[in-house]
Amino acid sequence: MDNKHVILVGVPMDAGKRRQGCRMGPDAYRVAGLDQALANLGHQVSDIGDIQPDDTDVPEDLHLFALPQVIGWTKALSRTAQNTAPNGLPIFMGGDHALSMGTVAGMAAHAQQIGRPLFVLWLDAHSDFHTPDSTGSGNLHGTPVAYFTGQTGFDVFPHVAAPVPTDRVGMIGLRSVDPAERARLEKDHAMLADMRSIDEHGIKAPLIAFLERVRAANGILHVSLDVDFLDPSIAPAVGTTVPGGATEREAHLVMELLHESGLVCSLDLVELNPFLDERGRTAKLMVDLAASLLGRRIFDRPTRSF
Ligand code: B3U
Ligand code: MN
Ligand code: MN
Repeated sequence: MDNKHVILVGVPMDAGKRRQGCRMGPDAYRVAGLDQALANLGHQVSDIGDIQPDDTDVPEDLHLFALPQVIGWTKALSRTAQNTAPNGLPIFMGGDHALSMGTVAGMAAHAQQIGRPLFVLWLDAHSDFHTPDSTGSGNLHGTPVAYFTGQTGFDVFPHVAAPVPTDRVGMIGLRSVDPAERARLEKDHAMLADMRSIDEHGIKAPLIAFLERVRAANGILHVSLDVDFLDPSIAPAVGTTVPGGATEREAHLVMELLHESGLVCSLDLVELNPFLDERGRTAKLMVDLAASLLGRRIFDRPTRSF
């Protein structure tokens, strides 16, 4: 088995939306035993602690919630991704999904440095493909994919050195996409597997097809796992639940196929709001999914007691 150096990065970020609580995510993952679960698989695990946003002098915006803070986080996270990726596999323990502006921008710069294309797998009920101009809510956790694919409208944000072309983004689990996002997504050819198509054809086929593309391009793959990819009945600890999400079995299968691909270079765990959890069940499920992604075999799944 290939043992990795896994680098846990705490991102206590709550700036991407109005509802607060995701800042407690990193500690919830620690309490749920993420480090030990990965160490038990033979990996070397380092936890570099919680990072903080950079200071910025960008003014507050009337429509975009906590804009200066999101920009400060984006700078700090892009730098952290670039600094950690050469030394191992970073897992960004969020924090809300606006953190992916920084993590993906940083991983894309890293990929450019090693001369391989970065692909992104977005496991989410939402496409998070709004721009600052199209977002109705003003919540920037709905915009990271537009940012790191280099859409217009992000002038006050840090420049993205190596934008990820939209056709290198795969989205699985979609079931809540606003009209402005849909129009842009269809034009730009992201690989989209919504829950309707998963119900009809299963979750394996679109994932394998996407992984084949990554492999054929000699790419590396960043995975961004939003808690609301999962059905709210098994993962209640998220502020934006959308019924009809992935089952526990579908989610584990995705993680096991990702492990077998050997292509994953980095992982975001986002939108866990421990304030909304039931006896830690969502945090524990996310830990178990991360363990499957890092090689835990089916017979080794733990009995879960609450
Ligand atoms: N598309 C909506 C809702 C949303 C996006 N991401 C989450 N919610 N978690 C928006 O506000 O942009
Ligand atoms: Mn999201
Ligand atoms: Mn979501």
